Amino acid sequence: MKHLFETDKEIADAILSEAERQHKNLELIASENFVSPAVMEAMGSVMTNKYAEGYPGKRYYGGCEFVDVAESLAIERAKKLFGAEHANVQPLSGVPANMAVYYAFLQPGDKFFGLSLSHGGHLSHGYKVSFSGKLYNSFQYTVDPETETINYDELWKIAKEEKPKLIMTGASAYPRTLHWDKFKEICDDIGAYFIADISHIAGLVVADLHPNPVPYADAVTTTTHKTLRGPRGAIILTTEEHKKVIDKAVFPGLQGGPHMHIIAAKAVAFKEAMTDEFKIYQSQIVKNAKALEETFKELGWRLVAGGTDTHLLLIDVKSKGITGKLAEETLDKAHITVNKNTIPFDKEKPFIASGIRIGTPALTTRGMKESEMKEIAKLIDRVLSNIDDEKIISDVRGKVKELIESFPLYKDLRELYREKLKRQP
Ligand code: DSN
Repeated sequence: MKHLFETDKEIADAILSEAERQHKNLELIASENFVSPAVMEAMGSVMTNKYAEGYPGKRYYGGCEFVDVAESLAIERAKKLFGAEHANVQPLSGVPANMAVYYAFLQPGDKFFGLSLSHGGHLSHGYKVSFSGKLYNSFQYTVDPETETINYDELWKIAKEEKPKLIMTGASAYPRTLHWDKFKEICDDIGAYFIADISHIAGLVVADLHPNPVPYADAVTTTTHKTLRGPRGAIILTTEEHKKVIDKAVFPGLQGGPHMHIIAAKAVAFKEAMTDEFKIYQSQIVKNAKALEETFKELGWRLVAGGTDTHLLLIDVKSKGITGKLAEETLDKAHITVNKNTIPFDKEKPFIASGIRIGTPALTTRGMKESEMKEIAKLIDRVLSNIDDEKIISDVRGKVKELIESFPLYKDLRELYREKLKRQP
């Protein structure tokens, strides 16, 4: 941070404060994680300086021999991790990856299916204010009102009637296993492209804790920064058959120069994901989510879809009379970070929401296990059951402080943060 302090103290200070915030809060946002120092070093490297439009061996710029090494390693490792025939590692993030897939397989106005946002889907799966709901004729399927999970027979029936050209599957807030074989059967029957967005569960897929859609799907998209614990970005996995059309959609279709420092960091994260340690980490993520599920149920909270098979759960806070927004804001005061989330058939708008989404990837990276999860569920319950009681909120904040001290994060940056506090008048 020496040079950063000399050049831009305001940004340096903001980074140190963010490191301190990440340390002192219980990070339960299901899509967040803490990358390794090795991933961070690759992100902060000289590869940021290089233009490399094109693909390894076929660039529109000279001097690409070393970025080619990084991108080729990222491609080969991604293929091996997921068992894919081809990987494009250039998408800047999840929405651009999904955009590239639509661009490859659809024409504007074509009909496609995506899971509704309030039922666990994503903005880029056809939500009306997203490009995906404006450029294309998007049809939003929902979960079953009873089970709050996907009813594959019902989906098949609707797909036969509506005849979409593509079905986007996968979710951002769906706590149960997704059955790719059933989606594949539906897509084959109606002649639709089958796309899976595994952004949330990619790490679980690598560790065989969730079925892998790669053998079934025409293309699979995933961000690299959630359970996969890599840099902020995305990749597209596809078949030899679709390789050309996907690569052309990413570049030159939608993107220019790839972010080579991020691609290098993706390669590092993929190497880390090949280790036994990573598989143990993923299995702890799931055990931790189960421990939260059990404790919340014991404490009388209603969980969407009855619980979880994955890294996340959705709590219906409206069932106890509070909104997701209020729950998120009050937990934040106790240094517990979650996000408000709509739940199936929600009557509230996404900005208010009736639920909160809770995920275990980040705290599992810090080394927390089932016993800490049980304690955290009880702390969350105390805050939400005493939403106006500042004394209880302050008491819980104290308990969070005690808990996190055994699981330190970014020690060096935090020491700098303390020096900064001393320097302040
Ligand atoms: N915003 C991400 C999430 O929180 O799930 C999805 O893009």
